[in-house]
Amino acid sequence: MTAKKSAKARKKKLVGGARSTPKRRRTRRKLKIGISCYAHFGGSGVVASELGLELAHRGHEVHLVASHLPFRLRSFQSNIYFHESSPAYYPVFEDAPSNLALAAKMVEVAENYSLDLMHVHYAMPFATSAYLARQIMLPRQLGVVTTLHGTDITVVGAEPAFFRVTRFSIQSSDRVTAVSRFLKERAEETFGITRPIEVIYNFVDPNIFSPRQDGRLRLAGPDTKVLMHASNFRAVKNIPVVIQTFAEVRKRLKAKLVMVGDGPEKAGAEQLARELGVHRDVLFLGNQDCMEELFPLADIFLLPSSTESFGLVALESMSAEVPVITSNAGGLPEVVEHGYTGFLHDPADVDGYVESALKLLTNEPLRRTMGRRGRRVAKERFTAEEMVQQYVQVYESLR
Ligand code: GMT
Repeated sequence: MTAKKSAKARKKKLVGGARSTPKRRRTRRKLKIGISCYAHFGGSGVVASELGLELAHRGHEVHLVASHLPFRLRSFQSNIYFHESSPAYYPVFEDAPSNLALAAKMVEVAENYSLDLMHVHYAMPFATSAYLARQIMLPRQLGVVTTLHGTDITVVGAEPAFFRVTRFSIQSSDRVTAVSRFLKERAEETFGITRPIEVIYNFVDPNIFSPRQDGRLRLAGPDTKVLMHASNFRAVKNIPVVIQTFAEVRKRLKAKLVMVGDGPEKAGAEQLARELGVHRDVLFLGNQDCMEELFPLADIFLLPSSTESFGLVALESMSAEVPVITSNAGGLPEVVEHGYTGFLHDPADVDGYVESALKLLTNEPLRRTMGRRGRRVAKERFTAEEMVQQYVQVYESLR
């Protein structure tokens, strides 16, 4: 048969097949999904909350089980339910057994609402509590999906005190996902995880994280450049490097540094800013709920982390058309492309960060071009549409 004929035959077969044996369309049952995460500030809680909202929007029933209402769940939406897990107090307890209370709450919610699965974000302790919940519920099946986010693998989970329980809980999950290729490989290397780990990147809503509008809100005068950093101020964020970079940039042009977030390194950062004589130009805003209002006020975003599995803030910044100057650590090169959407340097390379910052801050057309490319990449490669679909496929593979 010629190529032309065979193509014709294939077409006929397709059309004919559809007519002669009408296939019953498989209507997908909506899922009942439990989600557990940290409720306070942090990327894993953001991803879990945004995923919950997207799933609920698509008609799935979502039950959030957490110690508090996750902070990114700012608006009411149907199909989303919140169940607070808090341990009962008893004088004999040294510490309230919150992980057990979480497992008990997972069982209660799974039974009362006939959950199909629990999707836990961050291995410690959520995968362990979910494992316990699943065992308690046997012989009824409760699928457990664990998403690895970063420090659960690279820092805390690998601590000798937690290593074996982290490894066991990940291995015992029915499905495991990681937010970058880097994190998948790190989990396999560090913990010898043998079950498949699927990479599902984080996503951003470009309608929420959108570029600067001509509004009245400003953080500095029109002739002053704004550098921004946002994090939980942990050691891995290399906060002193942010301050040192800014101090060098400040020597060469009029600029302000906006520091968003809170954590153990904040007091040291305030001290360093004073020592370097730039404290009047550094705004420590503390934790803020509405990052989408802050990103567009920045000219560049700094994220010099020593380890970062993905860097959700980098993606949010890109979505807001703000170029990112970041480190080449972990999964960051999977998000930011050097010289195209931002610049990557070794984590402690202050000179490199300063050079890139000055390049962007003294060349507005370049800064704008890079910002626009960042938004385009965010819209094309990190969409909720694609990532939510991948998660739903993972859930459906449990059935
Ligand atoms: O330690 C943190 O930075 C917080 C942590 C979390 O679990 O909230 O963030 C991790 O998960 C985020 C969402 O997937 C990632 O974007 C961050 O890169 C990751 N942090 C690190 O790997 C340090």
